[in-house]
Amino acid sequence: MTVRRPILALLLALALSAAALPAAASAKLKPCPSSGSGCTLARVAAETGIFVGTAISNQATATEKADITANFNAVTSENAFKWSEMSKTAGATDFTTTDRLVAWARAKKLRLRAHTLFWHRIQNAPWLKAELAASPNPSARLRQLIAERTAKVVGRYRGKVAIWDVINEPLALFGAGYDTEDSSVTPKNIFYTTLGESYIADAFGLAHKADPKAKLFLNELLWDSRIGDPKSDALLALVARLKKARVPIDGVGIQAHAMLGTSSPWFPSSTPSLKRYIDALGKLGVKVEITELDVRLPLLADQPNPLAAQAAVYRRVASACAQARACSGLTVWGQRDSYSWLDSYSLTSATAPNSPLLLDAGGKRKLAYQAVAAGLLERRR
Ligand code: 9MR
Repeated sequence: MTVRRPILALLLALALSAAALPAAASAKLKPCPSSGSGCTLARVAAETGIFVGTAISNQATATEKADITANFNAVTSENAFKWSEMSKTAGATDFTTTDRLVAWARAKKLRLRAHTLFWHRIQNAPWLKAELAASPNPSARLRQLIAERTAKVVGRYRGKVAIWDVINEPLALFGAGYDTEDSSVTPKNIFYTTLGESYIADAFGLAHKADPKAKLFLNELLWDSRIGDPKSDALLALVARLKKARVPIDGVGIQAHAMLGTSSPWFPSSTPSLKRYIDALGKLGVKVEITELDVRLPLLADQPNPLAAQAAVYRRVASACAQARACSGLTVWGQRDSYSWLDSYSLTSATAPNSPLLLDAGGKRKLAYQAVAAGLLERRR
C-alpha cells in the first residue's frame, strides 16, 4: 500500500495536468487530414517516417532558424561543410561554422545532413589545383588529401552527423559519363581526371571508417535530365557498380532543382516515372532522398495560376517519394522565397524573385507547403 499511494498520486497529478492542457496542445494529437491542411511538415514527418528537411545557410538569421524549427525535422548545411568553406588555404581547416551548426542542430533535435565532403564544381578547395600541379605525384597527393580531409572532418563529428553527402555531382552536368568538361562554368572534375572512378569508392570507404554509423550518400543533380535519359541511366549504373564492389554507400540523393526549363524531370507529370526511378535505385540496395527541391515560379508564368501550378509540381515529387518505399526523405532548398539562392545565381537572377520555396517572403505558407504535406501523407495508406 505504502508503495502504491505515491503512484496513485502521480497518476492523478498527470491526469489533472493533461486536463489543464490548452485545446491546441490536445488537438495536436489528432492525425493530420490527408489534405495536409493545418499540419506542419515536421508533423507530417513524424506521421510518415519521411524526414522533411531544408537547407540551412551559414549565416542563418533568427527568423530563418525559427522558420526551420517550426516547420521541419531535418536540415542540410547549404554551404558550411564544403571544402571551399572549411579550408581557404592549403593545410588549414576552420571548424567554427560547422561546430556551431552541429551543436545547434543537435540542440533542436534536427537530423543533420552534412553537405558535402567532395564536390569538384564551384566549391572545391581553392588551392587544390595548384597543389596537385606542384606535386611530383598528383594522384598520390590527391589520395592523401582525400584521406586527410575525410578523417579530420567526418571523424570530428562522428556520431553527430546522421548523413554525409560524401560525393556530390560526379556526373557531367547535362549528359552521361563523368564531368570532365572544361569551361569556366564547369571546370574539370579534378578528382576524376586525377584518379578515375576510384576516388568515389575510396572516399566512401574512408568516411565509413571515420564514422561507421553515419549514412553515406552520393548526391546528384538531375535538373535538366528526364528520368530514363543517359544521365539518369549513368547514375543507376554507377550505383550498381559501387554496390557490386561492396562500397559502403547507403543512399542516393536526387537534387530536384526545377529551374532551367520545362524539360526538368518534374515536368509535366512525373509521379510515376520518378517513383519508378526511386524504386530502381531502391532495388540496388540504397535509400533515396529528394535532397534539394525548389521550383522556380517564372517557369510556370504562362499557367492560369502559377502558384497552384507550382504546388502541383511539388505535390508530384512528394507523392513519388511517399509511394516509393526506398524514399526516406525530402528536403527543400531553403525556407522563405526571399532567401533563395536562385535570385543571385547567374542563370536565374534575371527573373528574380524566383519564388521557388514553400514559405512566402513574409513567412506565410504557400499552396506548395500543403501540397508537400498531402503528397507525403500518401505514405500512411
Ligand atoms: O545554395 C548554394 C549556394 O549558396 C552556393 O552559392 C552555390 C554554389 O554553387 O551552391 C548552392 O548549392 C548547390 C549545392 O551545394 C549542390 N547542388 C546545387 C546547389 C545549387 O548550385
